[in-house]
Amino acid sequence: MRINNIRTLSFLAAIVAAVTPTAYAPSLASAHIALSPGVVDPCKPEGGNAAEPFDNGGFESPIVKKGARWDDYRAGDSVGPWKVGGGGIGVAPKSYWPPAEGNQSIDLNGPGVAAGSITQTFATVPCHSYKVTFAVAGHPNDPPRIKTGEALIDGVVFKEISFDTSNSSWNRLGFVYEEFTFQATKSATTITFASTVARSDHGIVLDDVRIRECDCGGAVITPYVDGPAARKAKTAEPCPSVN
Ligand SMILES: [Ca+2]
Repeated sequence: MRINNIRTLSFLAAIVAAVTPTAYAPSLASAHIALSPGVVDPCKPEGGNAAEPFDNGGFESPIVKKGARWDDYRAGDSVGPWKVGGGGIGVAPKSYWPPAEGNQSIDLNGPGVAAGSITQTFATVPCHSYKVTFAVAGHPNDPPRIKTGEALIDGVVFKEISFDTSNSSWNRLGFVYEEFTFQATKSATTITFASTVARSDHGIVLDDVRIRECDCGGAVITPYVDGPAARKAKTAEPCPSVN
């Protein structure tokens, strides 16, 4: 058959497109999950990520008002993408005490003279593992001498936090870095840092929260889903290995 005009060429191209099987094009989200032959990936991403990427882990925004010793935030307030809960939190500039990173850090006990919290929901890929690192210290004033708190993923405690302020000073809080990993189960994950110091405005100081996808390879931490330890995390079988 001699092809002698553009309309005929377009018609033939449409037929070829209709009968050619669509090449398998794994999404970016699942492209590097390594599965054994014949194993069906149990963790398909949910349709798109509704949440924004994790942000403002250093609590650099909003900037503490000019001339203020620090800024208080109460339950329901926003600190960038973070939502404040409990007794509120305080954002301290470096003129108040040196942060671990940048120019600002937060105290998880704020204006309510009670345990406060801060929460952010961000985009994740189901079945992928993430490492959370953060800098922790404590308000140098007693009480209590030992400041406590917890880090939660989707409402489940993944890391209990404790910081002894015996050697802390206003010029050097003595930040230390903590970390934990979690395995995402949804396309959006919520992280919370909460004080467990009651009846005080001197709590855990937090800064430099970072969340990065990790090639953890082995077991990852996932929450209990039943039983009396429902708020505790455990080490569980991993998802398929990540290359
Ligand atoms: Ca900071």
